[in-house]
Amino acid sequence: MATENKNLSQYDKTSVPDARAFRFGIVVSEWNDTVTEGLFSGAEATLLDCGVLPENIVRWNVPGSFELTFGCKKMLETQDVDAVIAIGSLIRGETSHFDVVCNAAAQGIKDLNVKYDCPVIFCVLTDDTLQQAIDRSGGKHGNKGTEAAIAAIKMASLS
Ligand code: DLZ
Repeated sequence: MATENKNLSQYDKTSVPDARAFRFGIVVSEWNDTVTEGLFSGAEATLLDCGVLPENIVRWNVPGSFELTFGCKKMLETQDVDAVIAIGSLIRGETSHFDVVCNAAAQGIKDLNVKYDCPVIFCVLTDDTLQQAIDRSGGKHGNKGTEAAIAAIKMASLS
């Protein structure tokens, strides 16, 4: 799972399915917005680079990662999307709150994938420090948003 020695921004466009006909939802948590805006930029740029039309990218914001499940659920129910990307950044504090919200976000998004016939991609960073998050949202370890966009295209093309 470690990305310490891997740059997350590298992808081979020839191995990515044609994305021109797809429509994507992106739900962005406002907590640690330096990080989540970096992830969003990486995801959006990658979708556009792979041929997705700007009008086929729908962005919604939610207050925190805990709210990603509901935001994605509403996106699935009201927008005609082929895949949704859930973007968040959780940074460990001094209490167990971090673990509670991490588990809730992961479980909630997993449940959406089971319930709905549309993939929801987990682009939630769970880091010990802000620097680790910055390094993975457009920093020295690349951008996990890019990886999420490629996953979204690949999953959309399954249906
Ligand atoms: C409360 C809280 C804390 C302490 N830390 C984070 C965090 O690091 N990342 C994040 O996305 N959200 C955090 N939140 C907010 C919760 O996700 C949620 O928005 C609130 O508990 C309200 O339901």
